[in-house]
Amino acid sequence: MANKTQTTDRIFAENMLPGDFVFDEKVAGVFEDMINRSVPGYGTIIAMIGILAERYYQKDSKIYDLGCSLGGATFSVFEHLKDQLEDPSNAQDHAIIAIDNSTAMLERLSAKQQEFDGAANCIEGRCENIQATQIENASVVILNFTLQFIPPEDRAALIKKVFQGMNSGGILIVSEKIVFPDQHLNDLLIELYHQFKENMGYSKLEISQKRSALENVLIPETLDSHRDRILQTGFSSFEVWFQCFNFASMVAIK
Ligand code: GEK
Repeated sequence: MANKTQTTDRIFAENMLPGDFVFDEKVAGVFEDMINRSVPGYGTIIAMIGILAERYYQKDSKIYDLGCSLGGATFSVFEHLKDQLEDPSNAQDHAIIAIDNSTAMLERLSAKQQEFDGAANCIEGRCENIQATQIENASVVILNFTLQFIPPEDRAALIKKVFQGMNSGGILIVSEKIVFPDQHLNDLLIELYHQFKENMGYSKLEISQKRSALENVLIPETLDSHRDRILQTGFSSFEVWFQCFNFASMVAIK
């Protein structure tokens, strides 16, 4: 059984051989610290996802957290909707479906769920590839910093599948690292982001080694690409509701 204690992220602190970033046991064990110190506004985004879910959740429908990691968004939604979701009259036994293909992440999500002593049974953790997941009767779908890890050529098919599994009036929340078409501003926002990471206690070596490790794994796109793909899929509305440097969170309504 994995040690479920969360520790400080020192993964890229020492000189290391180049290699692609993977969501393994080592990363899962420091993930909370890593994401809070690496994504500006992460705490705000997580808190607001709870508020958005509360507003858009439709009775007896499902909520999907795709690429849930430790369940940051899942538990935020749960806190806002637990009275409705745990109510015996709810037609869905598992109204929140939290999916990740990293066993190490899912084990920790289950451990946290068990801390609720049976009061969080509405959450179903699933270890699977979100590209293979079936989406149905969904009023809230969350892709919180996950789409960026899906091969770019597969992203339109994933968004289409999500759209087809959603109910009319439902909300899709997509948070992503983004790039900007203006090279000067792109460089500036990346520099400011690296300054943010230094302020959060990461060294220049950690920042550059993590950047190299993510290069082939996390492929960011422009906001226009996200908007075009989402609207072309058929969503009726799209807007960016949060942005800090090169990180943004978007909403789309079906
Ligand atoms: C949060 N949403 O804290 N299928 C399933 N999971 C995947 C796939 C895939 N094909 N590809 C990547 N993942 C979370 C944070 S982290 C973001 C999301 C980050 C999973 C991967 O295992 C990891 O747990 C997650 O997507 C991305 O709100 O680390 O920047």
